[in-house]
Amino acid sequence: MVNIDEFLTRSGGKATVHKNFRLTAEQELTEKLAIAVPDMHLLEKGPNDDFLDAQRAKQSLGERAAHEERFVDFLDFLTELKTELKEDLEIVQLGDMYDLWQARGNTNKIESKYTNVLGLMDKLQTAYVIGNHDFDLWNYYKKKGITFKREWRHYAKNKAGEVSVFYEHGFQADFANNQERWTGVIGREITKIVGAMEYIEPDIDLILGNTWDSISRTFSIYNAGLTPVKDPAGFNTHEYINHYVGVIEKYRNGQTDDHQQLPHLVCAVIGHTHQARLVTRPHNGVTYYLMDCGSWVNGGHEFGIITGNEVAVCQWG
Ligand SMILES: [Mn+2]
Repeated sequence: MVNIDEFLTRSGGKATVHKNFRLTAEQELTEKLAIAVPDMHLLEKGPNDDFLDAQRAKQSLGERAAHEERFVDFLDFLTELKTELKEDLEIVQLGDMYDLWQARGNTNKIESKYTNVLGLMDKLQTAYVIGNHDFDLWNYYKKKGITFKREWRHYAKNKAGEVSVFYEHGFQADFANNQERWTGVIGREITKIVGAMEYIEPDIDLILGNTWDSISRTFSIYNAGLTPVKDPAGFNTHEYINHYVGVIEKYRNGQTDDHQQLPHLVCAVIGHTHQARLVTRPHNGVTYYLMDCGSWVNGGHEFGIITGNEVAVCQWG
């Protein structure tokens, strides 16, 4: 297995540990080298395309394209690694790959502008998780009559075959922690969404089909100004880790609605807040881990890495 030091060396100095966000876990977490790619918010390359760094929107498209080139360079490196490691390398995109709440049209316009990026992501056999900004892909898939290809949560096993890590976007914590604050704005629809998120396929199609209208309406309100990216005072680190310790404990005890018991689960990997962090929390004799992998918008260039018992947030370039 490629460990973190080997990964950094192979990158030729392009990948470095972000801040001091690196640790060795008390148990084995993954059997593969796992790379988690956070929020990208791809748009149509207009002035509000956050992937191209909207804060520098006055610059020429050529100058702003440097950010895209950096990302493609990162994907090129992963593609090379994938050729060698094959199934021993796993890529997970953590949601908000598209920014459909700012998009002018459907996904086709975004896809036509980012054929290179999206083609490479597919070639890497990326596992895609759904975020609040690309949640509307559900409608898109439904209209095309094809299956919903994104996951709520993606799970990873360690060498012993035990599920010890899960990946999800992270808006789930946001909803759960801010229900009171948003009561009256969103009301009981939040409860439905949080409830629905405890389910895993195959039921998810049916659940989303029945509650799509309320979910869609809720997310419109949510994304109009209540997300932590626009309102950073609205959330804090403790809320997030406490939420995930709670979720993981439920899985460990088999108390989830999908009747899964995952007694070795200890680590949650998310994006969503655009603020990288790596938090450890001992609780009831177990050490829990939460990694927020940062973002690839407004100049962010971070990603998460887990290999064996090693965990880090890194940056590229
Ligand atoms: Mn998000």
